[in-house]
Amino acid sequence: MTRHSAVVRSILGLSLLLGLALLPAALHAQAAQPPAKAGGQLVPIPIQLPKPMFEGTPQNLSVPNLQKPLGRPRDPFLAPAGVTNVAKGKKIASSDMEPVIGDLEQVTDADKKGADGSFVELGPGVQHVTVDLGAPQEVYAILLWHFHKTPRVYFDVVVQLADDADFKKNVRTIFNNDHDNTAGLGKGAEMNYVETAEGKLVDAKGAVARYVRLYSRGNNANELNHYVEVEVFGRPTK
Ligand SMILES: [Ca+2]
Ligand SMILES: [Ca+2]
Repeated sequence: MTRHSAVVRSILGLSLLLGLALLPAALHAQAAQPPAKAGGQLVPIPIQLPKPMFEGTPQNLSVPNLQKPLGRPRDPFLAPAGVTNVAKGKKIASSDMEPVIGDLEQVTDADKKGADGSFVELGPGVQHVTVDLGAPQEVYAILLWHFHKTPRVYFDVVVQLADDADFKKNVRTIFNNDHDNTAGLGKGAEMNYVETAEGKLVDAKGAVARYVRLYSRGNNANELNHYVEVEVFGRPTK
């Protein structure tokens, strides 16, 4: 070995060691960052819940992979101050543009009551609704109610964000409980859950998107798909 290559080797060895030593610090620094680009104080998002139609959450539903009820109200969900429901009154597209009952506008009309007349009913099989937020938004949480008149479990619930209405550009799946890929959107690791007046909250982590799409494939009571309301808590991108 020449003197030169020995020097090169020791330099290489030293930089490798330095790199390894710095790696945990770098990872730690990344983990310590606040969520998204918050850059300010986090406050609870302004959720307004509808009146419950039944007490508690029944545990006798024969649905596999079912999430155990929390047994208390959900913890407040924190996001930057100024985050509101940017889906309110926004335009809805759907795989079923002629609902069996009701109108697509009911998905974002701010009526979250569980009674008849307050939900839209879509046909059987895999169906989706797509909310057009009108412009790109920083999305922190999606809150959705399929139905809460009686306790039900909706199957193959998948929530996606995208930059375009056709869901071809920058598609991100932020919730998926289709464990066996029945809906064809890929397998999901999330659990089935019972619908209640609290709705289902999906953490969107400040992702930027203009379109939000929600899939389902019927429920444990019938093959149809329903929506009482979909709320998207976000704020315009700067
Ligand atoms: Ca509604
Ligand atoms: Ca499935």
